[in-house]
Amino acid sequence: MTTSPPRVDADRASWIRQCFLDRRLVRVAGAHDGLTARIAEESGFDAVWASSFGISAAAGLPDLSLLGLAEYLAASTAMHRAVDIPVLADCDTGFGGSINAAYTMTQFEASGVAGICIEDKLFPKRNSFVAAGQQLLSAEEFAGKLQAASEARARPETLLIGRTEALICGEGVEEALRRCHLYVDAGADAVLIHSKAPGPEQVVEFLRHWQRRAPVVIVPTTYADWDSEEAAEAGVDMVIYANHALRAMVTAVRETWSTVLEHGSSATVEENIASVKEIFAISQLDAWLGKSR
Ligand code: SPV
Ligand code: MG
Repeated sequence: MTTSPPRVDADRASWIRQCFLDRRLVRVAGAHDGLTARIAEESGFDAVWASSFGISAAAGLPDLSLLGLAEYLAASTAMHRAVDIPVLADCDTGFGGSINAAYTMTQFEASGVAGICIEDKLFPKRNSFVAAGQQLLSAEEFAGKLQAASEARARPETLLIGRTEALICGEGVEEALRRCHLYVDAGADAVLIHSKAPGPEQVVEFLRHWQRRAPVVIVPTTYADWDSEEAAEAGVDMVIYANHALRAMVTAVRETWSTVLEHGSSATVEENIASVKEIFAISQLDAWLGKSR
């Protein structure tokens, strides 16, 4: 297989599938718009995670199911069009019941993204790091949503990731395993086991019992020092760095603006920020100017 992902929509999804078969860890960067997706690609990531947390924050909103399908679709489509690497759309709870999950699949797949991820929380969901109010949907009901989404696929390559929030909601590894087995039975191609524990122990235990039944995706935000190679050896197939670009951006912009106000001019920040020319390059100015006739 080639080491870099292809451009054609179906091939982008197939490329991830091939990585799973080859046991090549897929490294994914969270993004919230075309620019952050392109920076992820340029940095060497294998794929982009169109993050609900990022897309909401970029709108000045918390990640509480406030935005709807059309807004997430527009954001992930912009990301998909901006890059050649696969985009995985974070579709929250699938925007309703099983019919909505099926519709979600049709709309996101038609946009060209490589796959979607839906999670087993009650709608309206809260971001996994919100301390209170985390509620799970029954596993059986969520399996129905996955089945509906799976059957709605027009292309067999399109990825469907079933995400369990069992650990986030205070359940144990046993319940997470029970749920993930049901989700794969229902048509999920991979499972995302989310945890907000300070270490990877629960995820490691999950992996030990899971025995590589299907590819496993993790989001190691709170257990950031778990080395990705070690994770891959333990049975992880995909690692998503979901929110680091967003957080880096907030820190950088804050520092820049406070320096400008403090110094009364932007002279002192100039050498620490991207030049206008760099922005022209990232946004492919020359290619577009070349279309002038
Ligand atoms: C996101 O990036 O929106 C996610 C991951 O779903 S998390 O914020 O950890 O829930
Ligand atoms: Mg999300």
